[in-house]
Amino acid sequence: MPLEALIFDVDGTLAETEELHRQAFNEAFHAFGLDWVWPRDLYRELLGVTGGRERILHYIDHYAPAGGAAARAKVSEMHADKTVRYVKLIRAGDVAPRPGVRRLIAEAHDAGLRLAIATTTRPGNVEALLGAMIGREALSWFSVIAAGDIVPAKKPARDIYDYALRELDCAASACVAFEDSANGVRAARQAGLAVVATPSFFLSADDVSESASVLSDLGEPGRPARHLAGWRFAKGYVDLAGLRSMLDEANEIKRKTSTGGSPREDAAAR
Ligand code: XBP
Ligand code: MG
Repeated sequence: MPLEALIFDVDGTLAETEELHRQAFNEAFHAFGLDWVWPRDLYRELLGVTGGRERILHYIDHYAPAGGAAARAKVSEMHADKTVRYVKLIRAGDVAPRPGVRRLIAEAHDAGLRLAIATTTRPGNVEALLGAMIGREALSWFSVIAAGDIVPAKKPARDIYDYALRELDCAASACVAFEDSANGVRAARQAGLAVVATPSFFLSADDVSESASVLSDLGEPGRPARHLAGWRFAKGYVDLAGLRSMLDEANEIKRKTSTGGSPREDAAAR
């Protein structure tokens, strides 16, 4: 099945944004009169819970911080405040895309492939990041932005990928997903997608072994990515030719083993 679309996770995959999320959470806690601080080590642990609102609730439930009971009632307000702060940090800061991201997105757009986003973060955060990172026009390159509460269950549930595939009207076997975390890879794999994983700073120890290829980043001509597991890209960086070959192999393995595909995808692959 020919490659039709690329589906990108956002945080950690397009850019190393989690440090700015962490900063925004801490600023919001302070603004709400709480003495909570999420240091990096704790934040790494908390990232196991996807979704900022869910992460705060998990923190209240499992770490019983002072003021937790009262804060629970204000969690939506506090998370909205965190979102405003995060967008400000993104717009003010110098957030750079991870190596190869801008190049691959441009190559896919120029080749007429469809582009989609599948993320747990808020839609406004995605728009701010794409705008700051690639430019406002890049937003129109994405035909589907699947984000936040648009589905009831966040990653590692497959829902956000199922939603993106439905909106794209694509079979999973015609798409490749890009992820940085175990939760993200699990979600994409459950939806039947082949995945390229580029583990991010906070999640470098995550198990992403279900991915078709694991790399340090997407690489650039003259600045090859470090190969960590699975499919090797001949040029040392991820490009459409390499992705097509990787997808062919992933679909062939799936056909032989007949596992891992959704009924819709299996039907489309026949
Ligand atoms: C990463 C996340 C997000 C952000 C916070 O999402 O887990 O929850 O840390 O974002 P992904 P919000 O890698 O799927 O993009 O506070 O907006 O939920
Ligand atoms: Mg991510």
